[in-house]
Amino acid sequence: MVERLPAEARRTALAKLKGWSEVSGRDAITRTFTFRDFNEAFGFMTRAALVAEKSDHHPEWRNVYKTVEVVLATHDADGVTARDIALAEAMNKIAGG
Ligand code: HBI
Repeated sequence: MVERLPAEARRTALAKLKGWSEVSGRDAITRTFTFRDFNEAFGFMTRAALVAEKSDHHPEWRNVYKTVEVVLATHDADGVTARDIALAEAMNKIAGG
């Protein structure tokens, strides 16, 4: 069972995650990615989906045209775990930082 990160560890990890912030009122992290167009946005989602499937850790996300709003939390732990930090880092790499 993966454990929730203590608040301090979550804040430290978040400080190194460009563009991500805490969700107010919920133990989760979020970033909205904006791309050049829908094609780029969906290409990002396609690549991120493959990483999510491979790591068995899935985002909560919403796509409107060229934006992708992502929320990450570990449902089994009811909060942010190392798996969320890893997926956020992978998403940043896919999106080009
Ligand atoms: N994704 N974000 C997230 N949180 C989970 O707890 C989770 C998941 N993807 C798959 C998954 N858990 C499975 O391991 C469990 O549903 C069995």
